[in-house]
Amino acid sequence: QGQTLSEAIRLNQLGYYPNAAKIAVVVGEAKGAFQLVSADLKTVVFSGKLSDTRQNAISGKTTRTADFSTFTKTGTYVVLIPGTGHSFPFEIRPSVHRNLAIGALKGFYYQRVSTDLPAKFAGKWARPAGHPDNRVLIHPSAASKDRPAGTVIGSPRGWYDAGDYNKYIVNSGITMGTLLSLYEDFPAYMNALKTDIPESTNKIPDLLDEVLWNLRWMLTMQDPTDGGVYHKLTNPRFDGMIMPDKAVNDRYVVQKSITATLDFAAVMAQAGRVYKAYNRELPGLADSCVSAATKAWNWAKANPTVVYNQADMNAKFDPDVVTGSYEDRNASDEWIWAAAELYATTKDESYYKAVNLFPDTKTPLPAWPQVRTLAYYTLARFGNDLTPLGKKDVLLVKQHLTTMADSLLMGADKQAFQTVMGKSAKDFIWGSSAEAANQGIALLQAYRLTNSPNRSQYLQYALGNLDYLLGRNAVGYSFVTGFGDKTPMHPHHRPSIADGVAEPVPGLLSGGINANAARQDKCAGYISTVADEVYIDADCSYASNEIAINWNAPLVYLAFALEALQND
Ligand code: 9MR
Repeated sequence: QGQTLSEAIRLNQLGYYPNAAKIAVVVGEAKGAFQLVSADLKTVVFSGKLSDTRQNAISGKTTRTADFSTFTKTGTYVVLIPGTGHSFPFEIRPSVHRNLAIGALKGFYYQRVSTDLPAKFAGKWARPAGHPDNRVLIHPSAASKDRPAGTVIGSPRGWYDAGDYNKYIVNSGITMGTLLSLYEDFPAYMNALKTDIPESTNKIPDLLDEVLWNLRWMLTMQDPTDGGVYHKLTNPRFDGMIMPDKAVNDRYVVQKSITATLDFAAVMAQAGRVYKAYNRELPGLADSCVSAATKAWNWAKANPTVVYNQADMNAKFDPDVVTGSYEDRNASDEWIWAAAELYATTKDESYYKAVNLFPDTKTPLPAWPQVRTLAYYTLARFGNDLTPLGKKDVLLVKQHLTTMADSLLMGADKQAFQTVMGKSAKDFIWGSSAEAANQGIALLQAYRLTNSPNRSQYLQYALGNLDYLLGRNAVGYSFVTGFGDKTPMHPHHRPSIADGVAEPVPGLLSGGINANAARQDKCAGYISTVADEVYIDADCSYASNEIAINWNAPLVYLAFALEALQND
């Protein structure tokens, strides 16, 4: 029995850094000894004892851990529990997550709109260009004097948002903020990185080349007359399960919104900072970004109450639009994020004075409707380079990051899978995989930016959440397509469904466990109703098995950041 695979043993299916914590979790009644064995099952290299019983606070199931942190020798191994079986094979080695990080960044390349993906870069997932978006219609809700309904504009490029083919500014906002922050936080590592995209031979770092594909699209979403930004570019209804080039329905830009415009302002201000160093390769781009950000800010000041309400819009205008709404009635956090980015870039204090950072009772985890903490990351990042007005708040901002990280840590050592993720059933929302990745980022920001005595734990538990994403969780999946042994084969992702290739497009993060998924997508076949077990690898499950750019971005951040920090 010890010779058979046991999926009760949950671990990071890619592996572990030699000098980091190395923990596997066994679900069920196994107890006693465990071994670390070479992948051919012939040589025992380490023996240990399973921990005392731990109860999963959500399901009540019994778990124990196998801790082999002290074993540091490079190689490929399995965890074997006599009487239970052995785990999937995994590696112990330096840079064990580097290919994953590159693959997750490449996931954005596969999401590119308006371009062929040739086999040279896309392998068996090569496909013809979809959605040129060079003839996009102004929806009646977006009509203005200069651009009446039906006006044709060009709005090419960008990334497909998710498993669908639409492009949404709000969700692009946090996605771009996360990727640009990765660049600002780890410039040396990201400058040296070469992946395999068409632009890899130019002088711009690959990460910034990829981000540029979406940045150029975002710039087209601003009405040049008044600076307002259209909420999304979409067809009225979701496409069928067809390839991008077969999806040729009319596309519209719909009404401008306060959240889209402020998120746009934040991204453009940050891009203005980041691309300034590439003025020779991209003449004028950085300045255009800052000026677009300023114009967007001014529109926001003049239109603070223009929220996006799809039902209201549909009551007034045709055609009705029923695609993703990214509705958010509270723009106070978007104001703070835009203000912080504009202030950090321009040093103009009027932006900072326009919002109130404090008092703030909590520091919420970033997510598409909640971007305030992204402002904190930026203010803390620039700390001493800010003007005195902002500098005086940096200590408090950093304290908030520490408090946030400490509250994430609290009780993680008692959690069944030894992760920050999943301490509470509340973590298992739509896109919970991104929750895990964003928790990891929050811990890493506190690790980088504060002097907390808990710093080493921040790093350890950030890595723990990557372990979660790669298999140490209640369903035993590695949630990244193509990375790990048990990974999603049927994500809700139109190209993966329609391309006739057995394997899904690689490097995409499934939204993952979602306590309410069965009710939301009504897909048949969910096998559990326990909050941390509601997940199904079926393409009908858009609530638990879709992929999305705002989920991939924090994975890209977390994986690259941990690679860059692996020797800390
Ligand atoms: O990520 C979004 C999630 O927070 C919402 O609960 C859900 C339902 O409104 O929508 C998710 O976003 C989807 C978007 O609306 C359309 N493209 C696919 C996105 C991921 O499922």
